Amino acid sequence: TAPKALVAGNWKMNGLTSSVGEIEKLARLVAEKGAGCDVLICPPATLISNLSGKGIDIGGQDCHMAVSGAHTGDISAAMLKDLGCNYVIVGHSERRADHGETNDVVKAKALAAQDQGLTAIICVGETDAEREDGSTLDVVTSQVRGSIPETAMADNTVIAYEPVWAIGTGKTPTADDVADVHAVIRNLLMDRFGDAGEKVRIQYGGSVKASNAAELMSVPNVNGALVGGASLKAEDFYGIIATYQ
Ligand code: G2H
Repeated sequence: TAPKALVAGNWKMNGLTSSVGEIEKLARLVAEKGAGCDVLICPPATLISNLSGKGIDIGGQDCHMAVSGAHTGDISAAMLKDLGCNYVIVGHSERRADHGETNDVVKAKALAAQDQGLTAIICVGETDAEREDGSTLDVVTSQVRGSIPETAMADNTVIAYEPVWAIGTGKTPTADDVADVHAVIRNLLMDRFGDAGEKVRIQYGGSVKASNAAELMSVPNVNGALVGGASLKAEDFYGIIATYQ
């Protein structure tokens, strides 16, 4: 049986203290109408304290690979844990692109997260150029293999497949293309974790919204979504969550 889906909102660098109302609205919608999936919001670190304790799980968008130390501006997994987070996104393509994060760096961050008892949402996905030259499956394979720590467990690992060209562009792959990539990722997870690999959630991310969620979430081996733009407003985000009623 498929694992319980995880629908996660990645607010990226959006949100001020006034966004507290949005999480309260989301918690109300989930309480009143229900959710057939796990629900998570990953706000900017500045908002974690304001948004936690409102009935919605909260995660980080990134963490440093060290527990503490001289790393100006960085945040450790221990700090996220301390604020009540239970998840952290690592290796988002914006981190890989803007901060030069390699698979080795992403793996070290995932390890730091898992060492603190957090679940690591490890992001993978091909660029437009890689897709055009037909190397999508090779790129995703090397990212999955290269970014999962040796000590990772099936239950503290989530993979998010986000084709870079689909992020914030309104473009999405076809259901067949998503199915192909997710099947390859599932096989890699089965190689890595044995039977437990079936339990690892594989999210799809990239321009997910309420109007395309039903189709994307029904693709085999899609166990939830990582949502950017459409997670900022509670009603929009709940429209995606409601796919799992
Ligand atoms: C992909 C996604 C969230 P968006 O980055 O991680 O963003 O839904 O805005 O494409």
